[in-house]
Amino acid sequence: MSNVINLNKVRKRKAKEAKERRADTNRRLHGRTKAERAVEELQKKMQQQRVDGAKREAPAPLAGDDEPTSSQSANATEVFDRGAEPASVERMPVNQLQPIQLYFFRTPNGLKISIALEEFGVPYEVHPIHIGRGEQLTPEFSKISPNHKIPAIVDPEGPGGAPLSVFESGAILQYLGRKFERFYPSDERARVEVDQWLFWQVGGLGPMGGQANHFRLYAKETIPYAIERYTTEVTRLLGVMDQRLTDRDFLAGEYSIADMACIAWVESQKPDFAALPQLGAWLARVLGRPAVERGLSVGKSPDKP
Ligand SMILES: N[C@@H](CCC(=O)N[C@@H](CS)C(=O)NCC(=O)O)C(=O)O
Repeated sequence: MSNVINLNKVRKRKAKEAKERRADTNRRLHGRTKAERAVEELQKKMQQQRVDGAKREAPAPLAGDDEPTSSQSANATEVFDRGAEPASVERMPVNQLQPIQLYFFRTPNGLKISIALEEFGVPYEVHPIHIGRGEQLTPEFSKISPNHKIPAIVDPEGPGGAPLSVFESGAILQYLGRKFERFYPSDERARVEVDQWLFWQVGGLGPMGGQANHFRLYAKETIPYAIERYTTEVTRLLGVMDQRLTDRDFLAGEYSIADMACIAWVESQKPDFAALPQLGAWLARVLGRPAVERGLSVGKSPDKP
């Protein structure tokens, strides 16, 4: 056992040394490391978005967990002007003839699934559920999502060829990963890696980020204790993610459903990337994926990009 531990220690030390050597070479060649350049790019991109955003009306804001009825949701009334429409982009061939039905609102939880459906390249149709207007509370919707929250999907081609509905974003991501056999490895060790970070997002970053957003941006009264509590916890969680990304490009090594779950949540927290360079490099990496870009644009009004 101690031999294994020692071997792991040696491997870790060697990986760290190799990383430091790469960083030195990059600094010599480019004046900064790959991660520093990625963060710089990202900051430039975000700065540009802020400038562009200031020139036009802001896009529909991203709500957090349990953020259904605030005035912020009212800003998003127009996000569904495009109506329910299948995403019409070039896709990799997948074994899915009838579109998956996505019950969606433009929040970080909803965007996890639009990103995933774009990544899997499956046909899908978006059904807007306006949580600010209480559309999630109807008896009809509770048949699909008994917890009265988005996102939810109905797969008309579920197991045995019969329709299947799934609620809870983590369960949806795992279902899609199993069905389309991508972004969710079947090897048990690799799968456990993905599961850990997926559950970390669903049970930690999501709810804590949602509460932080709520108390910072939408609460009717300013409660410093709550702001401090949730902001501190989100900052800690983002630090954990940054640390995890020190020696790998994605949360579970390969890009997976765990990364997809985190994208809109990390964005919504507007982290200080100077203090979290690995996280900044990761965000730049995932935002560079065309499917992520398409997934993030679902629910945006065409005249408010
Ligand atoms: N744990 C759930 C959280 C879903 C969730 O909180 N959805 C919010 C939008 S981000 C919602 O539908 N809120 C409506 C409500 O609370 O009434 C998941 O991961 O799917």
